[in-house]
Amino acid sequence: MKSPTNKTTIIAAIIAVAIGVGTFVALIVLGLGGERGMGQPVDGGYFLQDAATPVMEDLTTVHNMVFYWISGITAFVMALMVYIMIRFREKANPVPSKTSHNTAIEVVWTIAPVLILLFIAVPSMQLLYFQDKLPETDMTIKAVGNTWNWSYTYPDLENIEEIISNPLDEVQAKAQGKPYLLGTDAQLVVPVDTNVKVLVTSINNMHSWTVPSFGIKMDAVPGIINETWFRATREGVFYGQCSEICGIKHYYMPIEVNVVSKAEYARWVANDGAFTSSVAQNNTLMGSGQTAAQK
Ligand SMILES: [Cu+2]
Repeated sequence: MKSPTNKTTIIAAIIAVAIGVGTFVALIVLGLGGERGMGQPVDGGYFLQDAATPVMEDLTTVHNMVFYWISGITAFVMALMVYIMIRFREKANPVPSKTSHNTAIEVVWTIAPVLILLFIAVPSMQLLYFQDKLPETDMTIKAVGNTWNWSYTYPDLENIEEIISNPLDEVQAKAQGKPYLLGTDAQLVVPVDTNVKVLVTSINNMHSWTVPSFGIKMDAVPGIINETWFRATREGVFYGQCSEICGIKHYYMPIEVNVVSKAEYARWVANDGAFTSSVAQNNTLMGSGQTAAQK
């Protein structure tokens, strides 16, 4: 026959493991199973937007990997707490232990976190390097933050005038089937599967050129030219916003990037920066997760 203490230990362990596993599954389902958008947010979405560049694919992978670690640690600590609360409650354990040191446990709880941090550090350093080190780029774009809009120039193309990208008001956005506060009156146009170097700067205060699906968030600082890059692997329109609290119309600095086929881009350039067909202009309905038509 088992003593009551043994029985308590087993029950506490079973409950603790059940709660730990439940916590882990709940965190993973809630944390990684969220609604996501492509190129723009979706209603009720809280997860990262779908990746349209290799950098964002890696960012998502590292984020998910870290999320597994976080969920595991949270679930493990939760299970330990539950176990302690049941197993060592006063009724089941009237005479408390006076243990104050346990060398083996202290070694384990020092080394285990160090190993976990190493597991996380290696892929995140690789990612940082991948984001930061520009590959050989095929074209360059200069993005300038103004008060209050973004303007773009193509330094290599003399026939393309500066694109000044102003937000649409609610009525215009609706009419054009673009998301309000993300849609602009003049989009940045780039070809698909092309390494694009982006030079980011600002006129008079700090902004941040951010496109979630591209995994880009680059500060625009007056007097400094920051550079970043992206390679969009799918066509469509991808939206972003200024992500630096820059002033009164910070919310009013949307970013709209239209990724078109290489042939369409060549036609757009040959046509001095104008689309020859309305289909490409409205690429927005092809690549985005949620379109006006679906709403
Ligand atoms: Cu700004």
